Amino acid sequence: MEQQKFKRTTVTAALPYANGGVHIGHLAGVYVPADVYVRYLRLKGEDVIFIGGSDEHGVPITIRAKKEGITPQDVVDRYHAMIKKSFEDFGISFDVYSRTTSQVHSKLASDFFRKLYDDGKLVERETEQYYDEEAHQFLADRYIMGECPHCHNLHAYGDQCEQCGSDLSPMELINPHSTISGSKPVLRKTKNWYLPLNEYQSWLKEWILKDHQEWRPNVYGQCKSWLDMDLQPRAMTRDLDWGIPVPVPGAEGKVLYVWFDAPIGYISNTKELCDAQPERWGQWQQWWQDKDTRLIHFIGKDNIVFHCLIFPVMLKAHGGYILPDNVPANEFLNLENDKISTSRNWAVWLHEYLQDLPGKQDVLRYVLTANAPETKDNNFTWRDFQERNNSELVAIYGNFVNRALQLTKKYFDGVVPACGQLTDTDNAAIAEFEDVKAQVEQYLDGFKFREAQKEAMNLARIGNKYITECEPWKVWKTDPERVKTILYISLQLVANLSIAFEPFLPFSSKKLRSMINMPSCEWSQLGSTHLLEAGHRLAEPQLLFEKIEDDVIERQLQKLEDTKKANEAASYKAKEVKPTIDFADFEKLDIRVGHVKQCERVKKSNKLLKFTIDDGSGTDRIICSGIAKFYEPEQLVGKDILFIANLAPRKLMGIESQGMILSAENYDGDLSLTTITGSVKPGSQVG
Ligand code: B3M
Ligand code: ZN
Repeated sequence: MEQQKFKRTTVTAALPYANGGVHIGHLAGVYVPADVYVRYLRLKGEDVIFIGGSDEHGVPITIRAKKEGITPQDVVDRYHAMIKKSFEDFGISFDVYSRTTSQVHSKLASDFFRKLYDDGKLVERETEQYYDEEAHQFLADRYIMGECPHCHNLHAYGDQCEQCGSDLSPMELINPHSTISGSKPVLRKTKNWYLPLNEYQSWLKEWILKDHQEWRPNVYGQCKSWLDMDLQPRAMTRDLDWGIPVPVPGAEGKVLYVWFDAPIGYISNTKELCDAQPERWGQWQQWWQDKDTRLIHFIGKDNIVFHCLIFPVMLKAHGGYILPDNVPANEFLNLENDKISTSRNWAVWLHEYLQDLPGKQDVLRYVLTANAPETKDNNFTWRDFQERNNSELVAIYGNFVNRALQLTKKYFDGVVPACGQLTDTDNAAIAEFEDVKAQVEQYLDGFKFREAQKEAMNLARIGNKYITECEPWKVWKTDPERVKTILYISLQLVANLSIAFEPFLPFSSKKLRSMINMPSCEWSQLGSTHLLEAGHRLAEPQLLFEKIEDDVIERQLQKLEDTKKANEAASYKAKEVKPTIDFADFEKLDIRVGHVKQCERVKKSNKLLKFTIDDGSGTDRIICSGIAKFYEPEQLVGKDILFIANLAPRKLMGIESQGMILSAENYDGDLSLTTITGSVKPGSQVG
């Protein structure tokens, strides 16, 4: 194993924006891997601190507040509480979960900026920005809308066109307008302070491209592609009224850029934690400034540039801080083959998951790690979720534990039996599971969580295979002494499982340990064959996992289906109106009321219905209409409908159709027959 070169580890997990809930994409990308890693280090007895918190500044929060007619503080109060609870519910074991609107943070971020400013590390620049003269404020990119220069969508934002996906700058918009007042913005000069990333480019190249080749290929690759281009100075202040005031003269009405203050939040939250716990008093600096501390950032791939380039440059420019040792960023998780999206509500929200599947935190943790998007985007499907629960957690892990505990209860009244002479089968099983510790460790140390969890599951496979091979239920009749050894070994394996899975499935491990009366455990015990001594009494066995039935999964799929429908409905735009016609043109159409006497399916056609209509003339009229997918013919008999009486007859599937029945086409293509509300005689004209 690698020589331990550090004394302690600071682990951070990206600070989620407090303007929405947490979904499975967040959990899979950042919080589960971070939590697994921290639990592993704690179990090894290492000195580790796990820092989280909400990111409460930035423009999207102000937009949300405006939309709802509340203050930005109201928005972040609501979501901070909700996010914090979700993390607690899923066992994300932060040592501190604070927020960037805290006093401690405001001061620390402000001081940080002030030091860079005083040391001449920032560049002051005057630029022209759009200003809303009615609202008396500069406009963030998101507050400006106009026509996209590429696809001519009239509703493009100042930073992006959602129709064609182009990144934009507000200056590119055609006919820009302010979304606050609707007025046309004017250009005004404004001063901001920039971090000259260009001055650090060669240092970054050396530090990342040369010294951190061990970083994940996706992280390293993204850094490299940035560093292959010329880095530009980046503004660290904004003309905005929500955020931390810029603490220098001449900066009234300006706040720190959210990506300047947010990563400093990791430091502030550490300070807040240390200030609050007497045993940690005066220690916050050691987690951020001591060379013997290792810093690890868990993030999603969209945050790589901020954590690998910008924040390190800030830390370097400041001078007093350590730099990240690794940034194990994940790719994205899709949901049922579609990109997770908050605005389209295409997500599994954690609070809803727990309402629908109470107590099943570990199942989600397990599935998200098994499908972790570590090297490429990955997909979550409810069928796979069910499959992994039923055929892995239940059928392998739960089944093995249950067999071992039930047999011990049956034959030895729940007391661990003494181990006798070992056979070759016993030795082979023991040798196999003694290896697991090194394997899991190697993967966890390399941030390969999927593989690590697979190895833990392998331990349960070994157990199942062992018990199946040994057949204690048969041996009992002829050789009860032998059964003692088999169950002794099986129970050691069970105890090992509770340790191996502790970082991944903390709720189940706890439950399992209560079943085997093993109050605590340490990582170093993994692989031991003497965890539960002969004579040790077990508690009553319970099922560790439960099968998930089809109806549960179908409900979740239905929920997503409903979301899709709602999105389609919301995205509906009426078709453009056809070119104008004269009244004379309109008068040419003879629209009439008809009474449906008969209606039947047209043979060999799944589209057509054949109507026999009373059109008032005394002779039945036959009309075919392509609405067979939407109605049962019997439903329509007796209805008064509208039809065009003077349309030239046409042959459809060999039937002469004398006119056209009017129906409305919904945006999704569904057809709906037009009918008459009052009582009108057949043949009456419509117009
Ligand atoms: N709030 C972006 C995000 O949630 C941002 C992360 C900040 S980490 C310092 O993806
Ligand atoms: Zn566009």
